[in-house]
Amino acid sequence: PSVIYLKDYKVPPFLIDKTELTFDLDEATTIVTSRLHMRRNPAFGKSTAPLVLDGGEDVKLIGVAMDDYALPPEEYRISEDKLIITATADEFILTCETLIEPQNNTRLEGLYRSSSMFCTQCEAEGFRHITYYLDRPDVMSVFTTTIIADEARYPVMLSNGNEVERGKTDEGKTVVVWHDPFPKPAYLFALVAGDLAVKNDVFTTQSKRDIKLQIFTESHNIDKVDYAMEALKRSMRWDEETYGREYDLDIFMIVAVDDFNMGAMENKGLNIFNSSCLLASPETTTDDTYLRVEAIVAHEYFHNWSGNRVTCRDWFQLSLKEGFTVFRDQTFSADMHSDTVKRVEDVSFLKTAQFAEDAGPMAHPVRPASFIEISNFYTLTVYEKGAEIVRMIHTLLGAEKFRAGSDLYFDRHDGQAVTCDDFVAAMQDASGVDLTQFKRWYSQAGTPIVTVTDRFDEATGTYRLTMKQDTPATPGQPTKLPLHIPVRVGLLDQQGTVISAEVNGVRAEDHVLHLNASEQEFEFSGLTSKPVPSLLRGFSAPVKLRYDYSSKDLLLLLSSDSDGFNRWSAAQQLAVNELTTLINQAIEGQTLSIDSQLVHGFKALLNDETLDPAMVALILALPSQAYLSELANPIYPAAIKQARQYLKGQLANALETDFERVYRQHKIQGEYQPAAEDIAHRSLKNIALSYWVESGSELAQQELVAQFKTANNMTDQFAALSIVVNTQQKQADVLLNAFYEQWKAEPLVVNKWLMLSASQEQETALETVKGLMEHPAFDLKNPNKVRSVLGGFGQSISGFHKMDGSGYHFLADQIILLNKRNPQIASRLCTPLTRWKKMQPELSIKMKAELERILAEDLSKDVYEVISKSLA
Ligand code: B3K
Ligand code: ZN
Repeated sequence: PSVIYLKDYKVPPFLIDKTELTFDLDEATTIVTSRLHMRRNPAFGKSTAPLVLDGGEDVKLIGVAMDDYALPPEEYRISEDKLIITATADEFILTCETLIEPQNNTRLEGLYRSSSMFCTQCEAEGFRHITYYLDRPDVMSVFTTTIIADEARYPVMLSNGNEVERGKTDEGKTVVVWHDPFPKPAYLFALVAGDLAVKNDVFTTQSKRDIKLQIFTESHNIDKVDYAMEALKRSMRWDEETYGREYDLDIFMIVAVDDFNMGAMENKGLNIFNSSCLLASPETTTDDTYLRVEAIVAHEYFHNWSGNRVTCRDWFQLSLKEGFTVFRDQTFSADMHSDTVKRVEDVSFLKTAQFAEDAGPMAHPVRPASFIEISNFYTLTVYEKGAEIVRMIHTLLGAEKFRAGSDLYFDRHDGQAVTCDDFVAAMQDASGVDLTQFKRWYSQAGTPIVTVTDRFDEATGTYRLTMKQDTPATPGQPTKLPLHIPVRVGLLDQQGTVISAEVNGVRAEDHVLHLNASEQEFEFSGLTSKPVPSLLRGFSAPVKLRYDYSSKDLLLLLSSDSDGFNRWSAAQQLAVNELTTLINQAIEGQTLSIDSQLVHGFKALLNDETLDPAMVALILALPSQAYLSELANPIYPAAIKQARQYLKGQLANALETDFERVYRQHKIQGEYQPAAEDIAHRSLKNIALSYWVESGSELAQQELVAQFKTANNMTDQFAALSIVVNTQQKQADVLLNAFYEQWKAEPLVVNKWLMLSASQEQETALETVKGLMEHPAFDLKNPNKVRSVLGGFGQSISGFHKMDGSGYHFLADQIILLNKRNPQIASRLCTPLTRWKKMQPELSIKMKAELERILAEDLSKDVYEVISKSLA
């Protein structure tokens, strides 16, 4: 497979002003006719270059004509997946007829079938699986789409824009025509047809235009879209208020489909969602999923400006739309709920998963320089680290100038396909802040390490922080340059009072320091005693911070810092320190034992009623297995598991009565509401219950079973079931079965059941997972089910990390099985194996052997890229 480089970018030789598509829909064979109004691109310069259109091996060409002259076979050729036409005029209409087989499309890219409907997924390069086209985001065209289908089976036929015509063919089929006035790249094209139910609503924009809102699902799911509809309206309002962005078309539609490779897709005016990211009801949906639905609805809606009106010049610029849109959805969720809780969740995720990616063989810059398969670059780096870059710009500019920058960006580039440089230029031009060095964040991979030391000069009352930055080498980037890192810092005195100090003549309680050299000193004056620094407040930059905090300092920050994020961060560091000691004891085969400091810290936390219960719950959750693995080198999975269990057990025993009290205090009476306050109480109550059960209390056990049986919402029921399963209670099997029987008609609940069942810690975990793949509820064609079972299995240390390597062998078998059927899903399943170099030696060689076994197969580009880079 060939490598594509950013440095080779050239403007397209041809443009497509108008795209007219006709779909004669049929499950087995659909005929697509395209009429493309094309001309040579003046920006390309004078040229006689042939016309090269992108296609796929699954597209069969029936005929091609230029200005209604049917081209004979000698006037075009098909080479691999390209259609090449040598002689072309400067302006012409190209007509192309192709045949595709939606029913046999298991890749879920292009046009495919999902349960009883037709749907599409075209980002990044799916459109070429529908017809031959200039399938690149800098070719923007006005689309008119005609859909012909049997009305009895497909009464709903949708595409982008507005419905402009409806009629019948001579054979009695229905014809519907859609027109989208906004020029767009092909990746934003969408088509849906099916027997769907609809929920209607209206949103009145700030300029008083009424927008018709519609959510479509299969009829049995239409009662689960109210929450998404409300979330959509909140998003529309928020984008007007926060970014001054109003919706542009007269209609906005969302469709839920069951088989989908990702979460959702922002097609112009017609978003398509994985049903797991749209449907919600109290009985079937947990709090986490409610929040996820809201965030994804918002994310896709926000793309209408950050992505659709202003799109990407090429796929290397993916973070232009994704990093910015993630930043927008994160801020939206923070505004809807709690700022600090949202920040803690986002940062935990980044530090766990993106840091791991940045330290592995697939590490790449936020704007990659090359790729083999672009689908492999829809990554945590492009999305989450990309959002951190935008957040840092926000920090450097301040809210007002940032808004001026985003206004200028949307204004300057409306209707264009642009680059990350254009985004930064707009921010810079509108604010006057120099972002030249800052731009290195886009091109340099790896997580910077910022090491801080300090000293206090009693005589002058001066406190000095010395900061060093260092970014470890990543594949293809052996040396790194210093970045411009905003480090937000505050100071506390030894009693925990926040103090203000002067930096460069400015006195404040909070300073943003600009670290832009490899080593730099910052001076705080006007102090009377040595302070405790609160560093990197709000996680002001995506770096690893090293400062030698004593436990006493951390306890002080935990109890007193004015920055809520850093209070959590201090608690996490305390727990990490404790767990690191325990992990080392476990590796050495020693008896585990803890220091009582953490117990005291947690006791204080459980007794402080001024704290946000959601924050207490986040702290009690303890650093995850995955985060501890990211920190470790090498990783001893069993030792990490043992250490976490031991610590949890010790805390549970020491604080049993506190956990019982907190559990009872935070029980909520009444109707379920997915509102921040209630979610906070439920999360604290449920984690308290898990500790209380861990203490071995009989009473806790009874409460647990009662909660499972009587809960009026899925959050509480599933929390109870998870506790039963995770504490390896004897009832695990019984309750798992009861749960399945109760919910077998609800596929999204069944997916949660599959995941939990597959994640069990037991000697027979591998047999369990094999059994699940034979279960009637399982379906290899459905990505959600594959993710549930194999994702769940990846969490089972006793199953996946079995010392004989059979867990890895099993996963490799599934990757090979899915490699050609659904390359995107297969490629994502490789992630755990890519971490082989960091595993303990006995496991590392077993992982490597599986990677080599996969590489010997005839691989899709997707899987090939990940496996070959992992072994390089
Ligand atoms: N833009 C889509 C991602 C599509 C990925 C296809 N491989 C979803 C999103 O980020 O909004
Ligand atoms: Zn997105």
